[in-house]
Amino acid sequence: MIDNLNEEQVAAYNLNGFLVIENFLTSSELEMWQRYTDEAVTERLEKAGSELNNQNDPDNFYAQVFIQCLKLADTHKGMHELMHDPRLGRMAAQLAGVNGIRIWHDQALYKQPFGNPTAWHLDNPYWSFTSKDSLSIWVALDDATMSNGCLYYLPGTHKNPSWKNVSISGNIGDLFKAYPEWRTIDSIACPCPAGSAVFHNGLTAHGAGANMTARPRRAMTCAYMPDGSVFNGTRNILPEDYFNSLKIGDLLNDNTINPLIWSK
Ligand SMILES: O=C(O)CCC(=O)C(=O)O
Ligand SMILES: [Fe+2]
Repeated sequence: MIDNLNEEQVAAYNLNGFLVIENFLTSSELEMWQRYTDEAVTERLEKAGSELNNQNDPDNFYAQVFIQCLKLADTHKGMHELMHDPRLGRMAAQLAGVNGIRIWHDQALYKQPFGNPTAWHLDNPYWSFTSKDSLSIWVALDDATMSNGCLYYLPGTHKNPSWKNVSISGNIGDLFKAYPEWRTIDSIACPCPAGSAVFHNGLTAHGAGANMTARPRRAMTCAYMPDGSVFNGTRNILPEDYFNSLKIGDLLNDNTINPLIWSK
């Protein structure tokens, strides 16, 4: 794993709101990520089936954007080890410029053959804390190409946060109704070989193309919360009991739900 970031990479992340690290994983690490993710997704699909968050109506547009499996580290031992790797936390902390990193949630995103595009959206407005320093890692488990749904970014959009958002399950361009000033920004496509990582700020506008191929485009991702973040009233992935126990402004520091994977 490439776990050293240089100053240019950190500067590019700060400027653009995203950073591609090609060939982040070695080939044996990639094999492990592919195997654990496939196992964890298969187990989840067997258990949850149509109960899986976005698969209750398989003909719905969003159901065909991707198969979305959240918090696989909670149900698969190997995935737990991969996601709790302190090197990931250290890199995320270095990019975000913070002293500690907690997992918000991990998430496998499998864009199936001929899957729909992922609509432009921001991530942080979905989550239960509000931070200009939240971020995610997105690891390509297959080559991500212009043909099968690689990521696209609107560079610099993380810089003027307003936390307005639209539903990710709507039209691909609905975000521009909330941010008309972004309509003229040229998007940047991020094709990358399997085993590459893409980091993005939780406020950088992003989406992905359709999968026009007969093979899946698999990705394993993890969203990160800076240590010290506080509850903003949104439920998102929080368990019901825990959610009901929180008041706005409470520290989100439960190490089972949001493990601290690295701190200075
Ligand atoms: O993989 C995709 O299609 C979208 C990924 C995404 O939105 C994310 O990782 O935040
Ligand atoms: Fe996203």
